[in-house]
Amino acid sequence: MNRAFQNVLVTGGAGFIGSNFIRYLLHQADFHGRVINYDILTYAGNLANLDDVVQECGQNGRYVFVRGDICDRESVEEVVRRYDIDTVVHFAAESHVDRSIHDPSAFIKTNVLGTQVLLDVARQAWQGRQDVLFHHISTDEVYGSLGNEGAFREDTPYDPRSPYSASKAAADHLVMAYFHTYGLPITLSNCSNNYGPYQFPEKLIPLMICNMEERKPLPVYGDGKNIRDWLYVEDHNAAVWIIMKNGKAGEKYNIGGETEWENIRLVEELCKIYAELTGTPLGEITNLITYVKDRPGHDRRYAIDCSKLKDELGWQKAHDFQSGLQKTVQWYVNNKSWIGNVQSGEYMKWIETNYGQR
Ligand code: NAD
Ligand code: TDX
Repeated sequence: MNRAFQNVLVTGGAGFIGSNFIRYLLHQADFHGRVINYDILTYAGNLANLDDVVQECGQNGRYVFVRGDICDRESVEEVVRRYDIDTVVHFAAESHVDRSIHDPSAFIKTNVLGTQVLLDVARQAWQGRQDVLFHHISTDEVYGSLGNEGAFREDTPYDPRSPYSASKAAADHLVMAYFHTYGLPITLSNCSNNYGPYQFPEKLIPLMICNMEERKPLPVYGDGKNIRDWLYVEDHNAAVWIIMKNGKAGEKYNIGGETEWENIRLVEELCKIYAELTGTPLGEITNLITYVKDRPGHDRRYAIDCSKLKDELGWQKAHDFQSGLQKTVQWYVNNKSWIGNVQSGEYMKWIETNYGQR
């Protein structure tokens, strides 16, 4: 059965990955539909992330923005009915682990209850149709923490350890439950750490670049030897589009960069790239590196086995880490007004209290 992809509801489309996804999808020659971006615009959602899309497509042509909360059932029903939605790509979430440690409640509400509302509205609107799709965006963090060896596979048992990953795991289970119980056509992807333009400067890579710009300390948690697997955001989004087109309903797919780096090595690499790009003496930047107290329950290592996605659906990443990092540093250096615009609010005060001055 061919999927329709005429009216695609992207939740969380004003955030980091969602805005890059909308840009990516509208540029695909094999996508002819319309994108409805449904986002409540939390601190992490910024419509400036889509200025170029609006310029290219206009508002209310192939691209439409609707401000709304995924937890608000009436509002979700209205948007699904009004725009005759046949596809949901569900990015909307509270996404930052440190915030979930500070206050888990918003994570349970948005990530768990919000996902259930979307699933339920889709199920009722679609009434057993099979040319529709609910694609759920999830994370490798649901699988827990690895030792020195091994990688997460799709059949690795879930073992979430932060309020964030617990809320994402609960959402994943609900998505699977709607497939098994109601036959809702779903696909699900679990991706490793993304990086690239428009990422809110609370996550490791953009935070480090922004602090370099301001010559503020570069806070490294614990011993700096925690390992993450990194993927350029466009490679993630290319994988999502391939899964939407060719993934089997009811299946989950891991997405990863096969690029494992210790945090401290990554920070040192960012210092090098930044110093070279801006013509700053390297020592002036590396001197900013500051070890701070560790994140509670800090997962030690993530690694992804994405052979299912590569072997079954033919996905390959297009960006190597070095060129991706260079592009990313350059983007932040070139977009200081975007940084100033998004970098305000209470959260920064909280993080300074908990992790020291940045
Ligand atoms: P983000 O925090 O940058 O953006 C989240 C977006 O969701 C924001 O635009 C926000 O306004 C919106 N949103 C939040 N609550 C909402 C609500 N109740 N109703 C409507 N919109 C709401 O997040 P991101 O980094 O782009 O992550 C997107 C998705 O990808 C999340 O589901 C996240 O769990 C997942 N993911 C992220 C990464 C990563 O490295 N960033 C890796 C794997 C998976
Ligand atoms: O200031 C910092 N110093 C530091 O050492 C920050 C913000 C992070 N870190 C460490 C913690 C992690 O080991 O860097 C690593 C990466 O941290 P984050 O950027 O906060 O990402 P992480 O916790 O790994 O989670 C991310 O990847 C998976 C996203 O935030 C999630 O949304 C996604 O699901």
